[in-house]
Amino acid sequence: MAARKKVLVARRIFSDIVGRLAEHFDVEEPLDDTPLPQAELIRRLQGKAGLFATGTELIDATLLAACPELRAVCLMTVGYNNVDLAACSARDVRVTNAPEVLTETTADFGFGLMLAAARRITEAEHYLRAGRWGQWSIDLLAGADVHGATLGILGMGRIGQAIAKRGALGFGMQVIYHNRSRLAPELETPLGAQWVSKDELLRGADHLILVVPYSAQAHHLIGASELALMKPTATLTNIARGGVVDDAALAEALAAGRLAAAGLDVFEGEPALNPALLALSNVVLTPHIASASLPTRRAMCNLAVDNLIALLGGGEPLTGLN
Ligand code: 8YV
Repeated sequence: MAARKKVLVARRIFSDIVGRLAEHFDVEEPLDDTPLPQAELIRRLQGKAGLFATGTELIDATLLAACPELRAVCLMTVGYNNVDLAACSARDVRVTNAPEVLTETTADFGFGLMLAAARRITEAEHYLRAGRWGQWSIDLLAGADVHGATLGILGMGRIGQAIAKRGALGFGMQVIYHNRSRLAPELETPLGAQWVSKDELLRGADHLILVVPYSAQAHHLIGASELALMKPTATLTNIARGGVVDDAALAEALAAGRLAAAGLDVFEGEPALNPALLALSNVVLTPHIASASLPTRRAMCNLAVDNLIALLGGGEPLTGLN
């Protein structure tokens, strides 16, 4: 009998899902949630044919050169900006991600973060918990309306479309979006979604949500000059990736009242945060949890496992990237 292939699981995941992998492979998994330093990741990958990866392991040419037996990198995330796809293809390493399974859950969260920012929900809770609620007043924690407002979406992939659906059909919002390519009319029409230029999007949105994948071109897509185009009453929600927004410029705009509020699930250099953001009351901050419902996190893991089983068994993956 041929020796079983070896797989490394980069981060702690659900034990029963590791059990699924262990039916097929010799599996090594970490004992706790501490991310593996790069040298340790490379050390543990020696002799491994497969890697179960998340959004935090850096899979670059140096790692690939040091791990010649690696054949499959299967991500449980939809974003894959931590993987050098060209370098993987050059070394015949197959890569998969986890689209679709997290779309609705992530859209729910993005919409919720936008609502929380617009209606000042977390700010109101902090106010109350701090014992500051002495009396009612006419504009106490009064925010912006979401229903009937203009929803701007930057990046109109699956998650962007799922957010548009919530806004248009659930909240009667006008949807404007910017994306490299325009949606087909059969997708645009039911949502009344209108493609606009990036500047028109920034100027027109009452609530702007960012759902673009991160790449070098997307770095600081929203910086000081973009923020200056937005309405001072608008909100900005980022569930894409840290680095798409210049966090320092955003903190400045929020502090100066040039933007009403923001909802941020992702940050430049996370899990570290720009301290200027922490000092503001008009920003809702969450620790990169947009896809974190239990059923969805399980579905993401299961898809990565299905891809490893398919690829290392000599078959085609379900959601291949190269
Ligand atoms: C992950 C995500 O939870 O799928 C993605 O691209 O951003 C999230 O769903 C995150 O990347 C974990 O590392």
